[in-house]
Amino acid sequence: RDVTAGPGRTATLTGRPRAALKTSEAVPVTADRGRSCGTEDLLYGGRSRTPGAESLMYTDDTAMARSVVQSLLEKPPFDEKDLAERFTTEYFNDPDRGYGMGVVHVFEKLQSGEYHNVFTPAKEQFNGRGSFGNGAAMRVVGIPLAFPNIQDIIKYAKISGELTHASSLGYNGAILLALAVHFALQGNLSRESFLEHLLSNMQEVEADEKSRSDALELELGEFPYCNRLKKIKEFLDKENVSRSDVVKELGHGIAALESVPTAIYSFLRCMDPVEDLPKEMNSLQRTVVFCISLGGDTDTIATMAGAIAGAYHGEDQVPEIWKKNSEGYKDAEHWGKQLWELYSSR
Ligand code: 8NA
Ligand code: MG
Ligand code: MG
Ligand code: MG
Repeated sequence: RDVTAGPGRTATLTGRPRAALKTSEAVPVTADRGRSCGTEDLLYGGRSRTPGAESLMYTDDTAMARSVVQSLLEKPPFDEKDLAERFTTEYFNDPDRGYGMGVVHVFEKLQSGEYHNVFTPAKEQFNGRGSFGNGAAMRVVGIPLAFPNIQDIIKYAKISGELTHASSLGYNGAILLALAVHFALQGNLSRESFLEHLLSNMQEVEADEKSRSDALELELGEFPYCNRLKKIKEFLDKENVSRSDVVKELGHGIAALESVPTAIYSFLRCMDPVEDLPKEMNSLQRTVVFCISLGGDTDTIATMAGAIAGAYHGEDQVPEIWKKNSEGYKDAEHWGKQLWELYSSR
């Protein structure tokens, strides 16, 4: 659980200390409320569960993803003020879903009514550097499900991210995850061309002035997301990369750079059976379980990889027992259909 970082400590896990992101607060990565899930839960829907027992609760990731989806459906094509209001209302109605320690200040400022520009609170985070957490990426899935066009996806993933994550390391993570869902949705891509599509798009995204200067300031070198995509390719070309190497090289932390590439890798790796996971699991189950088995920011990495895997493998791979035991599943089904109508009409 060494993603928990105290002031000045290196929070994550690249194995390259100069390139690691330092977080400023302690973030207990497993402190979400509700019961944690083991592999058995994920296979059978809950250890010693009794009929009628409460469902497994979703965390901040899903709470915010739901706000994005509702806003996309009710205020098309995209309304940043509406989205900011939904995030804030949702947070104050139900604050105990395990939100990041920083993002709460954004909600408080938005709530105060003192900010006319909804992007200003995010810009003030972390002494004006903005958050590089994975919170923009973890909630972005609705955007590639609502827009078929890559330029729209990049534009809206960025704007939706900037409401809370002004560092390009934060919103570029959202762009990358949105693109991964988009290409997964097209189906039938080889792993290689899937990665090539991501790489060529991220090369453009990371070439802009702010992306370059943010990466430089954080001592991450040039094109940090592109470099991780290359690492993913290297890992997929090898057999049996250990979980500890995945964590060391790609990360399992709360920074977007240390979790979005991990989610993408997990999706691609879990297309094939994973040696130590039960054979009866399908690809989507494997993806979610594999991510959780990496430790660290489990809910968010599994959420992001699950979004990609869901887009690729489809609803048929979601086990009935997961549907029955997941809070909010009915909404997800219903809104998924509405998003598909929107996507098809555009
Ligand atoms: P965020 O914007 O608060 O960022 C998360 C954390 O990253 C911050 O609290 C800081 O510690 C650190 N951080 C981000 N940017 C900087 C920066 N520029 N300089 C120094 N430190 C920085 O939250 P988020 O919306 O990005 O969410 C990220 C993760 O936190 C998600 O996994 C989410 O689920 C949540 N989380 C919460 C808990 C919990 O128990 N409260 C546990 C794990 C994860
Ligand atoms: Mg969470
Ligand atoms: Mg959490
Ligand atoms: Mg999390």
